[in-house]
Amino acid sequence: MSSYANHLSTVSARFDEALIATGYDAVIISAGQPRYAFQDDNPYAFRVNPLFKYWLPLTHSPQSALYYQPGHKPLVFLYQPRDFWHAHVPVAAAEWQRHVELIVIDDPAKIAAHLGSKIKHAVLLGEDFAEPASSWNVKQRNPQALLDYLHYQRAVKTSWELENLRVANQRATRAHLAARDAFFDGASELAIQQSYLAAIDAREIDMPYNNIVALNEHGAILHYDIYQARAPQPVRSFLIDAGAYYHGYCADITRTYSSATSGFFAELIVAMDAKQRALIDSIKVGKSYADLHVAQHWNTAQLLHDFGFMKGSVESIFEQGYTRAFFPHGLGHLIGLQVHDVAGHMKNPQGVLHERDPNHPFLRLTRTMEDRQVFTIEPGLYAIDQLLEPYAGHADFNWQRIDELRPYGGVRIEDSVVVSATGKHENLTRDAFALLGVR
Ligand SMILES: [Mn+2]
Repeated sequence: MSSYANHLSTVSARFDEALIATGYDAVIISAGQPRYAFQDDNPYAFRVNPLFKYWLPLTHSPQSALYYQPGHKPLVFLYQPRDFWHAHVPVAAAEWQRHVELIVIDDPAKIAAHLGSKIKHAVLLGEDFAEPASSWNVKQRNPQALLDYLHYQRAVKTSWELENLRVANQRATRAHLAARDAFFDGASELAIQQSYLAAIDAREIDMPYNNIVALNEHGAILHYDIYQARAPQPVRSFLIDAGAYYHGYCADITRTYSSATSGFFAELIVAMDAKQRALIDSIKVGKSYADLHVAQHWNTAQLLHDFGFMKGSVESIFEQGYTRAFFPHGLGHLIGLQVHDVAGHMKNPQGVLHERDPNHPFLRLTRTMEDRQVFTIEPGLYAIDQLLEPYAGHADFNWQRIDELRPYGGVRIEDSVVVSATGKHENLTRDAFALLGVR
């Protein structure tokens, strides 16, 4: 059996289990509809329903739908309108078409017409703000219990999903190297972003999230995506957090570079890189991801101590909670069909959540690590004015050293990792960089 066929049988089995557990008979999953700007006839970039692309590598077919009833082949209604205004993203002959019953429609109303009385027994999964989904007379719309069940299962990836994530990382790393080269050539943020996209023949709507392309102090703005058209003088540092899609699966990669090959900032990048790799080595099935996040706060305390940003012992830096001013975000998140994949706090498919530590409000992942989970590991350390202000003048802080860090923004290093029960975890990102000759 091909890996896609295997994937489809896993997805079907997961839906079978989830439907039985929640007491539903069948699902109709709408691909989604274009959304329009207020008082305007121009649509925003289309984003397909993740539960639709879970079944099919089909990301540009709005108003299509999939109907699934356990024990039957999925029915796929592929919307291909006759329309002299727009071109349609062609749907190439592909393996998925052999595993489903494919019905090409030129009018979305044909979905309900074809399903007839079946639609009354189906649950809708998807948006329904517009026709045809808004008038479907379904049993229920997006019931939380079913969504919880399906979302929980998605954390563990099939082999086909891992293949797609590998390719997504290979695409993104290729673009990352082009961006890195543009940085060392002195390009502006905007020019770096353009070289990133050009390297993989992409445009911005093809990105899973807004790339963060940050020179100098912009690196301290966690979701910086302004892209200045002129390069600052001098250029000291470059933080890039940028991804790519493949078959609807996401890459999410961060690298930080220093203009100078020596000096404390170059050393900080090397030190963070070592901590990040050590964290990945400490991943273990059965352990909580939240513990890894706390381990990175110890690492942060160590780095703050070693680089002289803070006074006092590593223990006291950690115990006082100072690390949260320098590393305010979570260590990482699940990744797959969505960059921040769903169900990061779920304890079980019934929707029970892990208890959250109020000290770490932005941590997106608190699950117990399992074989074939895929998540990011993205420690960072920044000089963020807003978070340091409450400590202004405090004697435990070495303000002179912190002021030296500010013009560099900060450092973050992010890889995606596949957990393995054997303990040999696959680093999707480093493996992809290695294929390009980068260690
Ligand atoms: Mn990330």
